Amino acid sequence: MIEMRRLVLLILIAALLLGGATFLIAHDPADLEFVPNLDRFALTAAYRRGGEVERANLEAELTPIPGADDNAVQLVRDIDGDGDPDEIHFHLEVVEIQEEVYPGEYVTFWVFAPLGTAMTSPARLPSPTLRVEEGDIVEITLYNTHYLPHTIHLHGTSQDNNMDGVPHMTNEEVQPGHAFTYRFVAGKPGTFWYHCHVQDQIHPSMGLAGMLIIEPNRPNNNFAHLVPGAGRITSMSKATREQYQNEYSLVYMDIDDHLNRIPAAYSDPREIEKLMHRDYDVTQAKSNIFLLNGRSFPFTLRDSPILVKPDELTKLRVLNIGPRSIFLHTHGHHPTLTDLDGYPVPKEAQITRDVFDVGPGQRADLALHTGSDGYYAAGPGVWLVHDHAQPAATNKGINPGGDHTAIIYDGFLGDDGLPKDPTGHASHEPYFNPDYYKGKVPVFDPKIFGTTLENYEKGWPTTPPAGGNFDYPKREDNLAPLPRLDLIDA
Ligand SMILES: [Cu+2]
Repeated sequence: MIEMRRLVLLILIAALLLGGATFLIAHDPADLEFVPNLDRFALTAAYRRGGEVERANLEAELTPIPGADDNAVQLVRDIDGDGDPDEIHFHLEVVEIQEEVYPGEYVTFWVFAPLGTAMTSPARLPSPTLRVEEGDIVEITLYNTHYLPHTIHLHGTSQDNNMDGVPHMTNEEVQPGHAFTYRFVAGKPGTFWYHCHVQDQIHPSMGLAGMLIIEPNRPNNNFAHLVPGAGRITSMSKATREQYQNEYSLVYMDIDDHLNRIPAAYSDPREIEKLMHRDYDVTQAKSNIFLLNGRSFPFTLRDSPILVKPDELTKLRVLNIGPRSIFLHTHGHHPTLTDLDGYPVPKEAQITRDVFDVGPGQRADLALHTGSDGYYAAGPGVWLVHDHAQPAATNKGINPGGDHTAIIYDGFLGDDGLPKDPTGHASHEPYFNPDYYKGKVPVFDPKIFGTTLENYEKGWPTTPPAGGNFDYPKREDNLAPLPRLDLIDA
């Protein structure tokens, strides 16, 4: 009789295990049975104990992401009973999106996105910033809802070899329609990142990459675990708040949009696969669009301003996803390098500079001092922040563009969400005109030549230049615009 019971029990366990295996290879996220979220009432004690900031952070942690499935981020357990969750499950899918990166320029990307609902997706570029606490048990389930295989590689963190996400070394590719869960225990705190490692000369550059932050462990350390895209981190962790007043994730990525045009211009996945991985040659590529947090100037000013007050310390977490080094220059300010690739720089080696070079894949954490001490900071105003490599100052060769943003002091932001110029001279209006980036608007006011806009191009001599015609790198103007998703009637 006892043997019989044992047999029944074994059959039951086997059935449960098989059920679990189905979970891993399920196609449709809607079919999945989610484990319940951490009982939210367990956190009310922390809410009652906390001050205004703690309460705001707890709300940020518990607020669902607009457009995402309620279970896209699961706070599973508070293992050590210290008032914050220590087991976090992220549920990400792969979404093809089209972004207007600067006025008139629509570019196709692939991104990891929080699991959407049946009708909506919070997908955007870059892939979301993921935040966990030191010691957390972290699971990231990748639902491959895309037409090509992908993986997730956790860059810079410590995980088991079979969780490294490299298809030809340790992991199978996650095939279209399948899912895989990457598990790791968050090790030392720092700024890391994650990206697809399938065809890694192509896929991260298509947008399959985002920042991963491991926060130092503190009791009641509540914060938003997933920040869509990147930019201002409003729910700062306890340890960051001990030292800093503001925090930003700055994700730099430059692209050659000839690559991004392929999935937008063709419709058969076989053709797209062949053109992107066999015809397109990354060794011949040259970047022509320069992105900060998924946008180029002037949208960067609107979407990724660095907002400060005098005599503050702001933490800038810089990640470079692109194929070449960036040379980040902060006008009027000399930040200090505190961490490289997620590891602290020893105090005596923490250099203070005005141009920081950050290579492909690297992270640099900077401490930005504000104020008027004339050493770290030259006073309030609107101070340009940009990659000092000249091409990065443009949108396909037209300046101003690229990853330009600004340190904007309190009182210098206009009602339109753009920085004010105290002299009243500057206006960003011309740069919100798509014609400007098509090269159809004169750089300077034709008045300086004693002419008008109408007569600007009339009456030039048509004789060849002295010494005869010559060649130089020219703007590409023979490409027709791609079909715009926002204009297609679904
Ligand atoms: Cu991929």
